[in-house]
Amino acid sequence: MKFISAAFLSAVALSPVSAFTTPISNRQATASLHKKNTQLNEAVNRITPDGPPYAGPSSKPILDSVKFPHDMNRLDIKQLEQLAHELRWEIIEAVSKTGGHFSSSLGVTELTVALHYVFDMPEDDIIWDVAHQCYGHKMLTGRRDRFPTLRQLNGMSGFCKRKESEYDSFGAGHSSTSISAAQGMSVAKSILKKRKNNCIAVIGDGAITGGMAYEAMNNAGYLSSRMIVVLNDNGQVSLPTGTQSAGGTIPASQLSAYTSNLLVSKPFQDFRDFAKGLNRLFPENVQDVNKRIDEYARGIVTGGTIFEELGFFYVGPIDGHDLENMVPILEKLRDSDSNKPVLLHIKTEKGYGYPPALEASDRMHGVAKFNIGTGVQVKGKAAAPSFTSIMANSMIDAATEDRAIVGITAAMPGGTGMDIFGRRFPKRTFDVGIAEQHAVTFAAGMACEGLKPFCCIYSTFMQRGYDQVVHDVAIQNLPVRMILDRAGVVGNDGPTHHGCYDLAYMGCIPNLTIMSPSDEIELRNMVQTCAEFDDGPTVLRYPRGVGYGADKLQNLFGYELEDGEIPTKGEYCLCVMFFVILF
Ligand SMILES: Cc1ncc(C[n+]2csc(CCOP(=O)(O)OP(=O)(O)O)c2C)c(N)n1
Repeated sequence: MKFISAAFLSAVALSPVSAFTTPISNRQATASLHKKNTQLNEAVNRITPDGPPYAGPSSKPILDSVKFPHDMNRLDIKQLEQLAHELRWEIIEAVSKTGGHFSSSLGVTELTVALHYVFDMPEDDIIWDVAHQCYGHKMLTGRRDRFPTLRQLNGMSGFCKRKESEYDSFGAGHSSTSISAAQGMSVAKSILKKRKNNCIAVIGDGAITGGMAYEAMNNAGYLSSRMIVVLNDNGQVSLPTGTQSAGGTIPASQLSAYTSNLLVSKPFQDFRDFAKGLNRLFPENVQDVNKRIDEYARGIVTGGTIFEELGFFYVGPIDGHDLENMVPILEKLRDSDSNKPVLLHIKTEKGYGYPPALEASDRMHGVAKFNIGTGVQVKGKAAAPSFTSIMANSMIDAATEDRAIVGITAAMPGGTGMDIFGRRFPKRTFDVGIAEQHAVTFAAGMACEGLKPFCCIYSTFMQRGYDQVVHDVAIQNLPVRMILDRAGVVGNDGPTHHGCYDLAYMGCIPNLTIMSPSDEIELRNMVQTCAEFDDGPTVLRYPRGVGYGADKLQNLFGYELEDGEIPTKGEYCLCVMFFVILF
């Protein structure tokens, strides 16, 4: 392993053929969602204004009465709908004051209400994948008053955290872990003969692109673990959706295309259809008798969905904003004695109920503080360009000279600058979905054939691809360029996202050349070094945030912008470097 010294020191569906249904498009499905919502809004007087200024309800009587999930027991469906409306606006108001993950929680507000109404936490377990959509869950489980401290020092985490609450069944922040965790809990409950065994994993169509989710589903079908996987399908897989290489809009996932096909080819399933199809949760001999009735009742031949092949009982798609339909389906699943794992496919809209989020290209996935009335975020003007954009633009410069350079991102085009690179080189940019392990080995394969892959992944998420770095890249000494953004402490996302381990975990691997710039000039030079160095793998790590900026660089270090320079000339020089910035 070599550390490169910079600044002269810095170390380093099937289309079930249905005679009974007319295929509907996604757009139609969405329009029907809107229509239904408008009708419901009118029915219970929960109207969100059509245009700015947007505003929520002036009081939240039902939410005020629900401190913990059991307080919901006395509510009827109309009151649950009202609760969802109040909860959604409570999330909007809270996040507008602190910033944080935003639109994912809005998209699952009805689901959150339904799950807490039907299941009995903390005896039952709800496991939120990534857990960036858990704000509604936190509000319904005794933490509403802690939202002013969201994502702050000693405040409430932006993700689920076991230490924070007995209602946070499993901690998260990284994706695709929920099905494995739910399965482990389910098996444990059954071995320990616990009174109830309801383990529900809620996973998005982005998070389910992670390989671990398939490993778990494959095993769940085989083990016949009793659990429910709720697939929250909102069509946004990467952040923001898709990359230029896919036309800028198409999610980087074949599975997402597959589930979209399911939506197009099947109308939303309602409770009646579901109840008839329940037959398939019975033992097989009983099933055989009823099979024909079942197929007739469902109006479709369901067999063949990828989930069924994996051994799941597939239910859906259902409208994830329709509580009237979703609640009885969940109740039936809760009350079933079957040990067969269930996949409940729900369709939701990310940012649902808040027009500025629905209109934004990233759906307001993560936001700074914002003005509720307009949706406009309060963002200070950056003093200098970010390290991410400097890396991306330097990569563009290198790639303009060298056609072998390609960029890879694992569902983070916006965060890694691959959106910038992708706009310039759409055919040389690859978004592989939330699949860091695959990204690394995919890059290794490219390097075997003579391409120069820049595999751009956050430091924290590269942990997922560790064996691939060792086994596929380093041992074979393949010239994969591993570009680690967000190295070091990242701030509000907290411990699951800090990039503080990479020097330790990369530093012990043979054949790696590790670089760590102390300012943006060095970053630019190191990108060029990566491009030219073809004798083995390289790692380039740099922090979140902005650099010094041209003026400061010149004043502080006397940099001529075209050259790297020694910061201070003299007889002795002590430079102390930790993470990236040179102090
Ligand atoms: C291992 C890992 N890689 C990348 C991320 C960054 N990330 C956070 S949320 C997200 C998209 C998740 O999409 P989805 O599961 O569909 O949820 P949605 O945001 O659409 O609600 C990504 C890529 C992560 N949390 N974990």
